[in-house]
Amino acid sequence: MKAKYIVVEGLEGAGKTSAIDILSQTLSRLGVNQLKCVREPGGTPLAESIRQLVKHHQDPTDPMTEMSECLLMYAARSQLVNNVIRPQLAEGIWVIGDRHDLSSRAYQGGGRQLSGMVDNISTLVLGDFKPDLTVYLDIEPSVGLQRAQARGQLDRIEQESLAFFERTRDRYVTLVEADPQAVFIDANQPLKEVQQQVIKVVEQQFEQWQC
Ligand code: Z5A
Repeated sequence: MKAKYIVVEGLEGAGKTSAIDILSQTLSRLGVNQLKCVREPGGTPLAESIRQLVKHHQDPTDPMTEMSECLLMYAARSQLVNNVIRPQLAEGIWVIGDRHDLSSRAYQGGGRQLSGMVDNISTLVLGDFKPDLTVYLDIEPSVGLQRAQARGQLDRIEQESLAFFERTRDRYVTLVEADPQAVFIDANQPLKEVQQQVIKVVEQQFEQWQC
C-alpha cells in the first residue's frame, strides 16, 4: 500500500493532540511502522520561525495584517509540503498532520472572511495536493476556548473574539461536509468516546485502502 497523508483538524482545545496519539497507535497496530507526525504552521526550521511569528507577534506599531497572516500560513505550508511531506510519502513513510489547508480555509477564509484570497493562494501553493484522509474534531468554540484558557496565556489568534471562532467553526463544518475524504467527529463528547471514534474511522479507512 502507498504511504498515506492523514490530517487531524479542529478548533483549539478540540483534542487534536490526543487524537493524533491514538491515530499513531492504531496505525502501528495495523502494521504501519514508518510514520512521521508534523504540525502546521511549522515542521521545518523556516516554518517553525513563521509559527513563532503568527502565534506571538504583538507590535502595536506594526500589527500583523490579515493578508500577511494568510500569506505566512501558506509560506510555512509550502516549506513543509515540499521539503518534508512529499519526500516522506515518496519514501513510503506515512505522515500524520496536526492541521493543514483546511485550517487556512476555516480560520483565514471563514474567521477572517478572506475566502476568495485563500482559494486562490491554496491553488497556487498546493495544486492538487491533498490529504488521503482528514479527521475533523468538531467542538463548541466556547468549550475549546475554555480548554485553551485552562492551559495558560492565550496566543495572538486565541485572543480573537468568540464570533471569529464561530465563523471559523461554521466554515469547517461546511467544508468537511463537502469533502468525501473528510470525516466529522463530535469532540464535545468525553475523551474516551472521541478516541473510540477515531480508532473506528482509521480501521474502516485502512480496510478500504487495502482493497
Ligand atoms: N492556524 C490558522 O489560523 N491557519 C492555518 O492555516 C493554520 C493554523 C495551520 C496554531 O496553534 C494556531 O494557528 C491555531 C490555528 C491557527 N490558533 N488558534 N487559535 P497551535 O498549533 O498551538 O494550537 P492548536 O492547534 O489549536 O492546538 P491546541 O490548542 O493544543 O488544540 P488541541 O491539540 O486540539 O487540544 P489538546 O491539547 O488535544 O486538548 C486541549 C485540552 O483539552 C487538554 O488538556 C486535553 O486533555 C483536553 N481535552 C481534549 N479532548 C477532551 C475531551 N473530549 N473532553 C475533555 N477534555 C478534553
